Amino acid sequence: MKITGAKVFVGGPGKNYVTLKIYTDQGIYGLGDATLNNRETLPASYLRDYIIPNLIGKDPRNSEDIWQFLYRGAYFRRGPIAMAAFGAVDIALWDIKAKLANMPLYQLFGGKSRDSALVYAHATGSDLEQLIDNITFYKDQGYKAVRVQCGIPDMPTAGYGVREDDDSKSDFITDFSGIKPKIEIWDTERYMRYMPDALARIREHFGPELKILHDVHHRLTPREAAAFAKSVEPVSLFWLEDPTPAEDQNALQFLRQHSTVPIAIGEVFNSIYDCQHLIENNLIDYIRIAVTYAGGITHVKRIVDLAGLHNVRTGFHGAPSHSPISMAAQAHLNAWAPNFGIQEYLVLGTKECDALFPSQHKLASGLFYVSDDIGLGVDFDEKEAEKYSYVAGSHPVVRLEDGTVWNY
Ligand code: KDG
Ligand code: MG
Repeated sequence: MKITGAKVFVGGPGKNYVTLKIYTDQGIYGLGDATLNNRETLPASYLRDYIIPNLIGKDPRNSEDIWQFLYRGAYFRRGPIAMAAFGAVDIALWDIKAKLANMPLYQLFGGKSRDSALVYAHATGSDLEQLIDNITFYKDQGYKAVRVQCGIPDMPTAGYGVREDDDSKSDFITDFSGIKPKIEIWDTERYMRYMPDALARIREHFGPELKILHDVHHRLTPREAAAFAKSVEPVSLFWLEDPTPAEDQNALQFLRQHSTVPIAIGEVFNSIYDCQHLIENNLIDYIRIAVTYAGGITHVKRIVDLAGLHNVRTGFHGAPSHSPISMAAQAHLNAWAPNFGIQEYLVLGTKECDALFPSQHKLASGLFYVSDDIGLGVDFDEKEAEKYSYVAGSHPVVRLEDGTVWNY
């Protein structure tokens, strides 16, 4: 069996999805996702210029050897651009492998460990009242877990995942349009003064059953993060996400010594080596890696197994920037993983998105049901894809009030 060609498509409804399609001499094709939010043209060109010419003629069943060839062969290892490109190839090869086996992908990992996977949505409000309304909106749809982000009184801009318009009834989608980043202004003191009380009021309003998650979006220093985690302990959060930027991983020891709040980190990681210290030293409870830019299924499965050794559970990243292809790959891993925790699920469930990526995967009452169709169980409509092209975008940049650049 041989790979005969591959094509990269960039574009989609409201997002620049980077979709890879690998063709074989047996008529079977595989689909991969290399969407690197707001840097989408880079993995696309890595794929077109360096990877695809090297794939032609290779046996697609040898996904491990192809992964090693790409990773070790690049010489300069890791990094989100390369790992997103390798990941797309890897997802597509697993899709081909499962199609050849005539099985849904999760069967190749060891079958299903659960009937459905717990997911969480994003609730946001420019103030607490609006946030409580938005949480109610998700609870009424059967969601058992919600990430809650609240505007802070007198904070110059909302930021860190709070919508700036007042359409609180739809999922959080930050406006990344335009190549020049929007500037957000952050004030740690106002946040630390307001948010613990807001979280306590949310807990009081919704009672003990609702799983409440909160994302600090890398904004605190280790000491501030430890103080914040201590102060929100009575709320019984499901997790506190990205309390500090994870470059300084030892800093989390300080937080751990002061609080038992479950910690989730890793949505910006792209390699097992980014996770190793945090997992092996029990500094986190959930690993937030994504198959999209962490080398695909082959690499992420290794991370899941390492995490399992240390009681760390999965909480894969699932912001709307991931296409339904990598979300399907994660759904198959979620169906299998013995140490599954939760899945963030914010794919644009619009008519246009479903037309571009038809599938039978289902979300109902806050649970994700993986489809039993063979392979990834997602297709890609090339005709639909002709409607879309690349639109430039950029993540916001954060500054403190005195102008100092801070972490987005
Ligand atoms: O590209 C950045 C987004 O994916 C990120 O801001 C979303 O923090 C995020 C989350 O938890 O989904
Ligand atoms: Mg996050």
